[in-house]
Amino acid sequence: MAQRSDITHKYLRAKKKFPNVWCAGCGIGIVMGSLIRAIDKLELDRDNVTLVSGIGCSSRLPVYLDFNTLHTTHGRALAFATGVKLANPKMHVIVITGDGDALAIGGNHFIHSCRRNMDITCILINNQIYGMTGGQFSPTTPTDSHAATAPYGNKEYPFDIPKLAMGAGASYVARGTVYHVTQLDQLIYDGIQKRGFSLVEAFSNCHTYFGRLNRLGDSVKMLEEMKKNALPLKAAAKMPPDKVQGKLLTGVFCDVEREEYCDRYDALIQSLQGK
Ligand SMILES: Cc1ncc(C[n+]2csc(CCOP(=O)(O)OP(=O)(O)O)c2C)c(N)n1
Ligand code: SF4
Repeated sequence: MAQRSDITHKYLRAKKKFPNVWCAGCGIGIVMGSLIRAIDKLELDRDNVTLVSGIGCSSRLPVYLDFNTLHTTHGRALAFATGVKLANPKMHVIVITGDGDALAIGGNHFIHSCRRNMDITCILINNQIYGMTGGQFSPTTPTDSHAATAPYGNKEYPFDIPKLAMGAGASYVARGTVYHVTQLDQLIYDGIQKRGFSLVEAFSNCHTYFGRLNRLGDSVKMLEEMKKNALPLKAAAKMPPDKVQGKLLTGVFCDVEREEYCDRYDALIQSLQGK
């Protein structure tokens, strides 16, 4: 059986696109490893996989992988992905996006993609800040945390990504972290298999900006904090609310059956053609 690193190298555009742009210790590379292992385990033909991203450190991820890849404009990955899926419903369409890309400039595409329930997997890498552009606060920056644009602390409330996705109608919603890699592999694997819109939040570290501006230490320290603060949903269900408060809940938040958009669209065409 192939070793984990062999699997990873099988899919990298190693000669064309490396070295990568990420800071040493950034969690985005860990998400990339999880995605590769999930696709490899599913034995998907790489020509039948399209990775779509917007702009940001997170959105650089598809550049390094040897699939069909679309590196699009800021916030618009889900709109491009919708077009790819409609044109070729057999394609496995996977969106890689960041908290700024998906929830600020791309917030409308995000909620409407959840609502529409097209068979797209969205991996949202949440590092709680705009990394690529120098540490501005994003829709997931915690209240009172510091950012380049919030030197006295952020006065906004953050989105809870799973709640937002569930409220908007996604079929599968999960959250993992870059510390809990085996779980993240599984959540992405399940998300890709799900027929309908699936959202996997991958909680990650931007030690360069979020960590530095909030004195959270280096990437190792931030991963240790993730380890301490994460709480599986199943364990949380048995605990008193005051012990759950402030924890990062992980696991599968929802997994429901709803008819998928392309199937409904196809059925409409068939009926209009009298078939
Ligand atoms: C239309 C437009 N507005 C703004 C930008 C600048 N910009 C590039 S990436 C980015 C934020 C990315 O943040 P996030 O999605 O959280 O990704 P990260 O870099 O943290 O992974 C911004 C504002 C842009 N490229 N295009
Ligand atoms: S700036 Fe932050 S998100 Fe971007 S590569 Fe560096 S650590 Fe990662």
